[in-house]
Amino acid sequence: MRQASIERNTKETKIKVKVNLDGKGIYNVSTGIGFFDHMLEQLSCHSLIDIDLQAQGDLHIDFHHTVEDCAISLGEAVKKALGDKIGITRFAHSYVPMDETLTRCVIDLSGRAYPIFNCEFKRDKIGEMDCELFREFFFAFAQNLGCNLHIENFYGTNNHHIIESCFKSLARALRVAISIDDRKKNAINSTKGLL
Ligand SMILES: [Mn+2]
Repeated sequence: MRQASIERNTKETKIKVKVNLDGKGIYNVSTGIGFFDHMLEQLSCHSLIDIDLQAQGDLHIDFHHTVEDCAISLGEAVKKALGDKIGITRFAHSYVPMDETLTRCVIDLSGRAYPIFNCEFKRDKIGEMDCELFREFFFAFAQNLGCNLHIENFYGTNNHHIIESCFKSLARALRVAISIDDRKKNAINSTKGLL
């Protein structure tokens, strides 16, 4: 089973995360930020990665440290669970609509970090969560997982739909990218021989 645990303790946050890449999308997420929990639950549900994430952060300051450190821990956990990446499909994309909104996510689990997040919000916050933190999340996740992660929102008016479609499209792309390609299950999916 491709599983990993990460524990990350700083003066700003204390985070424990467990992932099972070959899971069923079972989650147990508690960050203290309601809307962020909702997004991480989407990520688990639609990637089929089981995610157990418990975070205690300095929310009395703001949500920045907690969101960024959860992203770092989650990226590290997925990277660790992928191990040598033998057999993975590696590339994937997904388009996810949510009523009036459409978002695309394209991913390459190349080992190289390159995040692109083309998405605008017309509100400062959704629930209690600052919209500027979504970019921080995707950047830190991509940097710590080591992947090309290009997320682009094409259109949409409802800000809840816009960001939820980003997390769902990441989830759907990740589900394929981490999956084992039966035709190449004993090989690294690269001419370089390393991912
Ligand atoms: Mn929702």
